[in-house]
Amino acid sequence: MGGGLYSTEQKDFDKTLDLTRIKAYGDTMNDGKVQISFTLPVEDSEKSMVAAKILALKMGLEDPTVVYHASLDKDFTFFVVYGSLIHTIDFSKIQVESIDVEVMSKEEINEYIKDKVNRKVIVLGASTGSDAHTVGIDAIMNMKGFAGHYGLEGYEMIETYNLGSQVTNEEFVKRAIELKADVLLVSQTVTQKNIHVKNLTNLVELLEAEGIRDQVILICGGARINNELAKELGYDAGFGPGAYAEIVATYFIKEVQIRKNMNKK
Ligand code: B12
Repeated sequence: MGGGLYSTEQKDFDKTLDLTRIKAYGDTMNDGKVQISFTLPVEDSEKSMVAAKILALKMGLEDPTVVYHASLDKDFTFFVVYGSLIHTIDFSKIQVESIDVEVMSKEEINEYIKDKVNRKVIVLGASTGSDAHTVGIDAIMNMKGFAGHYGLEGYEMIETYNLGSQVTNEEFVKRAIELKADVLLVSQTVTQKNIHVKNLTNLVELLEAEGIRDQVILICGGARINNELAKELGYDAGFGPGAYAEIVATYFIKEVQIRKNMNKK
């Protein structure tokens, strides 16, 4: 991956940038300016505005200003606060397990499968457990796709089964076995009380109990999922916001091919 705006030009761009102590950027380097919003469970009043300011100070904002406040209900008030964040981050110390693939086009992906796998790749997807959010999994799988990126259903060499939402892990595993799925796509949106962690972990356990964990490429995704969390939970990969079908497919077709070759040996 390229280093972005500051990679090589950083010294010329701004001599005050220190990657070991980066701050939020508002208008000038190191000004730390941020805008935050939150709701307090109190009525909209002068007193609640002071409370919002104190809370912002405790969060590490210098000179906080309440720039917007609105009553949501009698006892709930929404606030927008500006301020300068005092905290810094050592960017040079951050290590991320990212998925590094040269993203292929839909046509290249179909050609790759024809050439290297010699059959259609079977992909099963769902939003599992109690999760009712379908937009994420549909973004990846549905024909119409997401943000101009067609979903996997539109790929001639990929056979897709999108089971929708609130699919139990038991049903999902059963269908995976019936279909002899190569790739399992699991979407999790709700993260309250770590429900996603419990549900995703349970799915891995079920797949292991059925003895098929190693036979599938197991991928999860959602607004608060990243590759690091996915790996920790026993998944092959995890995708968050900004994911679309080509990225996911480029990742899994290579894995399918690697495993196909391994099985030949
Ligand atoms: C639409 C929506 C709903 C709709 C869902 C309709 C539907 N058919 O999907 C309805 C009204 C049903 C709903 C219900 C609830 N919702 Co809701 N909902 C949303 C909302 C507004 C948008 C979510 C969305 O569609 N995003 C768009 C998609 C495209 O983004 P995405 O999911 O992140 O997907 C992308 C990536 O993450 C990734 N991806 C996603 N899945 C997968 C899977 C794989 C395999 C891969 C590779 C990639 C991938 O690719 C996608 C494209 O880039 C969000 C708030 C918000 N603005 O985000 C709240 C939100 C998600 N909902 C929330 C909540 C709390 C609920 C309820 C619990 C509310 C309640 N108390 O009843 C219920 C839950 C019901 C349940 N049992 O699940 C919270 C979740 C908080 C949390 N962290 O847990 C949110 C964040 C709202 C909030 N700010 O509080 N919701």
